[in-house]
Amino acid sequence: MTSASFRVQVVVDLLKKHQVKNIVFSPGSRNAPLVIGFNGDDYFKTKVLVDERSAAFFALGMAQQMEEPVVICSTSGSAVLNYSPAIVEAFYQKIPLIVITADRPPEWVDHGEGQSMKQYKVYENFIAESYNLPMLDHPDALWQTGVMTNEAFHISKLLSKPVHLNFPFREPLYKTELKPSQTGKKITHFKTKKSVSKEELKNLQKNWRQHNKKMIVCGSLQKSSSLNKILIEINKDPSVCILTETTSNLYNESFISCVDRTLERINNHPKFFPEIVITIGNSIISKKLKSLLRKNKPKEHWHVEETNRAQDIFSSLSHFIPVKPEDFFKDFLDGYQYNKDSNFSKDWYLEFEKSEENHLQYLSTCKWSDLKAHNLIQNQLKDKNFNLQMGNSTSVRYIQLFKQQKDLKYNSNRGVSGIDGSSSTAVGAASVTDQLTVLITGDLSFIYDQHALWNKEVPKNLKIIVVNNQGGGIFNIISGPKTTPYSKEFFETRHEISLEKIAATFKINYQKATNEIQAAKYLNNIFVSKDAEIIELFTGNIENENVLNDYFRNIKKD
Ligand SMILES: Cc1ncc(C[n+]2csc(CCOP(=O)(O)OP(=O)(O)O)c2C)c(N)n1
Repeated sequence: MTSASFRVQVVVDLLKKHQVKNIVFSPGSRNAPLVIGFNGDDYFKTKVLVDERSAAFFALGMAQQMEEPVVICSTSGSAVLNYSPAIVEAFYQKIPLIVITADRPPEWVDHGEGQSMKQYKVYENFIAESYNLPMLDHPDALWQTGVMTNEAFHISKLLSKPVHLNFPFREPLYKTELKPSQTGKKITHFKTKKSVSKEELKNLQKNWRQHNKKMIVCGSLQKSSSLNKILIEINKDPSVCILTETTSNLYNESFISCVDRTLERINNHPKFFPEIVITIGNSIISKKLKSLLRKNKPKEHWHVEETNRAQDIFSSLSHFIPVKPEDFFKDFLDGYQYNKDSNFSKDWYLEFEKSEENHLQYLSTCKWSDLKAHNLIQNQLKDKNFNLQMGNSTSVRYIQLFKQQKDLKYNSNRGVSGIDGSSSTAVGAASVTDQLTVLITGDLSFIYDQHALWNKEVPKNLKIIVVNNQGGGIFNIISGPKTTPYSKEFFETRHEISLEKIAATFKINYQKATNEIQAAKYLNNIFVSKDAEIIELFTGNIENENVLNDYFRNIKKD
């Protein structure tokens, strides 16, 4: 028996005791003891995906849906670095991942040994904690392995963050003993509930009451019916306007769910500027909102989030309340007084309603384009309880122009907004739910992350919709790229890559629509199909930016 056996047994035993079930491996020799160890116990659900970048995003999608830690496990060397994009995303999106990287014995690192490099703390800037597990066979080393595994689990679970266990192994690698002669001692770590004191709460309530124009801005959050209910109550206060991006997963008819198009009408009119803002949730998508509030700073800005460091997204932060929003607002509602003299909420809502009217009117005659394609997609999603995965770039932004749909669950990799893992995340998300999972993405993003489909079991509940404008359409929309001579080649990067061939390579059903009638028909088909499907909505050369500019001009009309 090798010393690796004992240490692997401790880790396997403890992760089982903490009910961590899902392990996503990528192949290699150095992690063979872990492959043998985890697969030797039927409790674990294991899977192998070759491309570590994609495997890590796949695990991220699983963890995002289950709200539980998922393990990724790789061999040593550059494999470890290929996990990085998903780890950064997990760090900022707050997704629990347990990253186990096999390593060479420490004395062989930096001596020309194959697949060896400095691995300890390799993710240092974007990991909640890094551990170098010991190489020894001594009982103290096994005890230390256990302590580190317990701690890694707790940090990942309680902070909802990625953690890194670097695990060195000496050869032989394939002789791991499965019989558990070693177990680990489970340490139970209690979750505490934070709250502000009664006195502080009273001061905050008093402070809040003094303002006539209050705003709550909701960034990305997991669906929470309790938070939703509380915010509906607070929104009964006529002085409170609640802005929800789709990623907040908060829904009510009285919330302003289309921020960009409402702001287009508001157009810097001071009557709409809030005096006080509360932010909850992660990253805010709307650039218009960020620039409005950075320019016209509220007198106060409170950020409510159970974390150590507040985001100061509008560079106006005055209060940081490190409490879970549900818990904070529940206490805040106690003895809440409405400000009946304010019209703030109504003023905003009227503009939102008017923007909705203009939006519907414009789309009824809108020509075939990215905007129209998104319109058709949203029509098909009405009254569905699907899980939506929104690709970055224009996909997630177009979707914000459509009223939030109550029963959809909205996810997007907005932690660092990469285009490198949306498809893999969607495949991982689909693999742990029976819900239909719909990925809406751009062509470059889809081509980039095509290894998402390099998977023996692409889930049948996965439906991928690619809006193909043959390049990075975003670079035609944002101001800047087009003012250079490099726009088409260096920003938009136009291409003629066949999505059909990608679909064929991975043997996934595929259809292509090049006009509105085909698109409506095929979209309808994919939701009834019992297989994984890719549908390409080809908009090609159409000047999508002109359509979008025209749309916004129409939104402004009275
Ligand atoms: C990993 C990564 N590389 C580069 C970027 C910069 N980037 C942002 S959007 C974009 C183009 C995306 O094109 P596509 O997926 O076709 O979407 P569209 O803009 O057409 O909606 C690029 C390259 C990024 N966000 N992430």
